[in-house]
Amino acid sequence: MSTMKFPKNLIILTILSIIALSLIWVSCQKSEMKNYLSETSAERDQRMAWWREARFGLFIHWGLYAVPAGEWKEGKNHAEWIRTTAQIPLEEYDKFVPQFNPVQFNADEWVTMAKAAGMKYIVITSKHHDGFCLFDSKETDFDVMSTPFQRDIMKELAEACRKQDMKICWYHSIMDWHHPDYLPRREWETERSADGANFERYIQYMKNQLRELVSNYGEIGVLWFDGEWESTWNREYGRDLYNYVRNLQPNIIINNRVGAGRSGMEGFTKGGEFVGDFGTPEQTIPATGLAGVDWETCMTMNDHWGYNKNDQNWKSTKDLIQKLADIASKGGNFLLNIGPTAEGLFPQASIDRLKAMGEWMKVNSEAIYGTHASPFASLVWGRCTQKAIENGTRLYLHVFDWPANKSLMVPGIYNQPIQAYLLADATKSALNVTRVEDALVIDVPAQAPDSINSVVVLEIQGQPDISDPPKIVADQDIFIDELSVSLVSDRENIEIHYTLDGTIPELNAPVAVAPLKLTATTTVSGRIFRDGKAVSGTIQKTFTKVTPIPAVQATNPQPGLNYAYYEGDWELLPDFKTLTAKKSGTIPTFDISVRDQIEHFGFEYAGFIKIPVDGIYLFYLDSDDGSQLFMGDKLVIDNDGLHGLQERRVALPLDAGYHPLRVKFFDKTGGDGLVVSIKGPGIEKQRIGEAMLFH
Ligand code: H79
Repeated sequence: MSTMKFPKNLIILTILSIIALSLIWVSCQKSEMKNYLSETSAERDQRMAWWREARFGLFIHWGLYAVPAGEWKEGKNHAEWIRTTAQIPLEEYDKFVPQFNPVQFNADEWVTMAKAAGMKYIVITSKHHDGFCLFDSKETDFDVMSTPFQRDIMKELAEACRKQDMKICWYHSIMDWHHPDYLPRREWETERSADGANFERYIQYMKNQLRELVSNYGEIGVLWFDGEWESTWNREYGRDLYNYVRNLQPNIIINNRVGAGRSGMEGFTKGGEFVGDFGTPEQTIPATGLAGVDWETCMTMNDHWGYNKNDQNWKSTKDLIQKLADIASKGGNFLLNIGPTAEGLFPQASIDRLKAMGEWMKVNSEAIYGTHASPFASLVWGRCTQKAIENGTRLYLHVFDWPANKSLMVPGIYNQPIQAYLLADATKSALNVTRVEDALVIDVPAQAPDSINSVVVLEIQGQPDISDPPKIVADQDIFIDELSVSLVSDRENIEIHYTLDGTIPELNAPVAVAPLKLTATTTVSGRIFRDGKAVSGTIQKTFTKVTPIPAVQATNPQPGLNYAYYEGDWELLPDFKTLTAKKSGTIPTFDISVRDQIEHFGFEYAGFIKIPVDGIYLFYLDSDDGSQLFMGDKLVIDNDGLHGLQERRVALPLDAGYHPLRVKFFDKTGGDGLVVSIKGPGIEKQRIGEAMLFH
């Protein structure tokens, strides 16, 4: 036996080496595709730096739809959606191809105009929903090379941008109304069969085109996806596509529409499953900035993205300049759109607006580029942006309403002023600044330097110390036995005094150091003091002690929910009681995949939820389109109506045991989805799973 030992070990060693080598080989193969979904915040900051500095970009919607210029038969209100809004058959739409000949197109001129407006990047439609490609694609003949023009428009623009230090970026639609493998078909497109269509093959087509777009045109700033909301697209595809594009160009920036789960036109992705680098509010400016979230408002100058010759509803220059300041004051970027004509020209009204914005930017761009969101919640006369300077902060006060009394009041600011001057004043002659209680008052000339937005610079020592009250932080507003409540502020050298009887905290009130423990309904009031003086207003919040909802006796509960499935065309939840279900049965959990069609359907689920321990539970209802959640007979979450995925929630005090629960849901068209989640004592937010559901 002992003579066998040596060779046996050798064999084992050889086998182990082979295994090790093949493992190394496999991991090398894998490492070809790097995972960019988990980069560090430092890596991310570095990649996002130019985009955050830029603040202002040009969107261009251009394609075959410029030929009909918004008109089809009697309709005059179409644009880039014309193939769908006018229900134009594919063969009919293809007839625009031989008509597309924008001989007046001049890439250098376009880039020069954007540059003169103060824009730092251009996002142009490499492909819109109609599927037509403005670039020379080996993957399709439905591109610019099939038109009489036969010039790769993307190439000319990319080169012109490179010459003028402008970032070139692509808008690329996931939805494609032309490719045979894209699904679903339009509802009205009954003539166009979907037989043999293969969505996975479409994804490969799209990836091949994206490889062309990020490989053949030099460095691309942003990939701006859109048309992601249809039922065929999902977050998994989104993560894969994000990684695919980043692997081709690691520093590229990708918008959140690469994924799924955008909440309507507000444009932000909800939940922890954010894919993409920035949120995309469309035609709207968020009410406030969002800490730690990059975003960009895209907006038209009139009412259409693509060229519409009848649309003269232009936003005023004043409106556009003030919108730019408003967006910057909330920490966002402004992507302003132009729809060029079929001849290859910007409409004159758009040119005029670019020029006027450029004139304002020539004087004031410092108050836009690389700035951060305002430290003030609101200012009656305008907006504020800011930048860090050595030992302090430079505040850019964007004054829309110039003070008639020649004194500009900056309320609720405790910093020492360093200096103030007009940004339009090249000599920076000092403006007088005086303190009046918690305000700084700046003496300004009678005449506003700019009739739309005059920028007053105010430099202060340190970081902005604004009279914001503390924040009152607790898990919920209601509780059963005891609740922990904290008073916090990130302001420096302060003490937070509080009361629990609804009175305004004075210096003699106790100081909040540890979290407060509430055992009865209480109004907590907090206020910030420094050096024995109040330096904020008072904030108040009431926390209510509640009696939990008792559990019910469930006789012989079985796993799963009862469901009834309906079909119909609704804008709001119908009264299912008056309708006949197409089918019904039991189902492990809230699941809409048992639907028989992907549009125009509804569900009602009924059963019990088994609550593990007494406590406050949060329920979340996220749906596209409408939904409602009932506990017993009581409507507790109303998320009804037509919308993209949208989440609503409620906090309920519940005893351990069974509670009767019902969910109603409907989908009209477009994407769909229903997610019912719970969070409670010892339960992280999660979908309500089979283990908790009975009937
Ligand atoms: O390219 C421009 C438009 O053609 C395109 N986006 C801009 C940048 C656009 N496509 N559709 N719309 C704008 C409006 C569509 C809105 C809806 Fe939805 C789609 C409503 C329901 C599905 C997206 C997902 C908004 C809410 C849920």
